[in-house]
Amino acid sequence: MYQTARQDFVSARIDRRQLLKGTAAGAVGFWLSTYLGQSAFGQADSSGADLIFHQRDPLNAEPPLGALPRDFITPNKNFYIRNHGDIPAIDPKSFQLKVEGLVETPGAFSLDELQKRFPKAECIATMTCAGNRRREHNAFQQVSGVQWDAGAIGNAKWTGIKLSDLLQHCGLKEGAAHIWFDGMDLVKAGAGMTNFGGSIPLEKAMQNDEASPGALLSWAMNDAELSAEHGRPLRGVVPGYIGARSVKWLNRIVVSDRPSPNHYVQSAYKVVTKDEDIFKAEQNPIYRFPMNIAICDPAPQAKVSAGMTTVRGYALPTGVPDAKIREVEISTNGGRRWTKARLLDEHTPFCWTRWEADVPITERTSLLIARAADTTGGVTPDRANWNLHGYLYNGWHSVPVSVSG
Ligand SMILES: Nc1nc2c(c(=O)[nH]1)N[C@H]1C(S)=C(S)[C@@H](COP(=O)(O)O)O[C@H]1N2
Ligand SMILES: [Mo]
Repeated sequence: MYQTARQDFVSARIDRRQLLKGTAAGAVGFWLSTYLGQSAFGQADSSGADLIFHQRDPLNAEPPLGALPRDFITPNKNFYIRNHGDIPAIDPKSFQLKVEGLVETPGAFSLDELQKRFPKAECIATMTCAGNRRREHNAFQQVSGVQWDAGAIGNAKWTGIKLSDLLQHCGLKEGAAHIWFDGMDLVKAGAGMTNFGGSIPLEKAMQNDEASPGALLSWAMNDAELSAEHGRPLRGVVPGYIGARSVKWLNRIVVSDRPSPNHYVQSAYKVVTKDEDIFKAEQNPIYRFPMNIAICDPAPQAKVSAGMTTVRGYALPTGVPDAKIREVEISTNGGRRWTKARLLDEHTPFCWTRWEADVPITERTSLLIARAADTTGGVTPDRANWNLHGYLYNGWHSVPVSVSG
């Protein structure tokens, strides 16, 4: 059965390729016009989509940093996109989510069935890529991968159903310990192709608090149907975990006694300093995100006047339910003196907080530096540990500025 779904999907991809050869109009016009119309690597101007494209194939884009502190909930047009392969063409009419493995009643659900059978759930949660701020790792040693600035993050309201409701409905068998998610996109990994997949521990999956469920199966983002690039028709959303665990184009859930064997669980998304099996085997997959910080405004190299200047940005608490941002501090003199920032957003579990600070700029200021701490003992270190794939950069964030008299 799984095999058949795969074959359907492969032919759907070919159809899309053929369409692409012809004209930009038609079935694929939506995302073509939204994204490919923009310059591939540059920043879109005021008339365009508000994203900076790192890659077009696969699509990887982040908003200009200055856009992020404008809103607590990031508008969809400013929400980063992180894809490992082509966006799969999916027929919403034949789409089904399969549930297999250690369950009493395996099942397959159309989107309509999911929506009718289970209570609707909503939650606000920040999604962030483990590679957010990757390029800052290069200061120690060059890392490969999409060279993200601090914009691979966004905060959205997600609508769907709780994963715990679906699992309860299917009934867990003894031994159940991990929930696997399989996406429908195929990605080159090593010598072959694999689908993108993720995995979360059962305890996380079964959290069912109203405001902060362990995981949602989501079809809408900020009250709009998911767009193709964000996972239409269905994606996982795992508040507090790195974005890679929120699998898009989700069509299979497996309940298992162990983490998923998928490449993106067993090999990628681990903090290692060497690409060797012994290093990978010793490391657990990354699940929760660590806290993070970024100055979004002023932009790097901006001209600022001596005197008081307002600095804005975001701070992300550690990805556990009770973590809140405790303080954010800014230095304009290389870390000798720190000014406390104001936190602008009321705490919402698993969400960033925007902040702003009025700081003194002198002729000698060349760098703005930000750091933060949360209520669970999390801090942003002055520098993050370097690792081969450039994950989890969360050191103090600094932005060079030039001061005009
Ligand atoms: N199927 C699938 N799911 C995926 C990915 C992917 O490439 N394929 N990328 C993951 C990663 S690494 C991140 S950070 C988030 C990004 O979600 P977004 O593109 O909606 O911002 O999706 C995750 N889910
Ligand atoms: Mo990611």
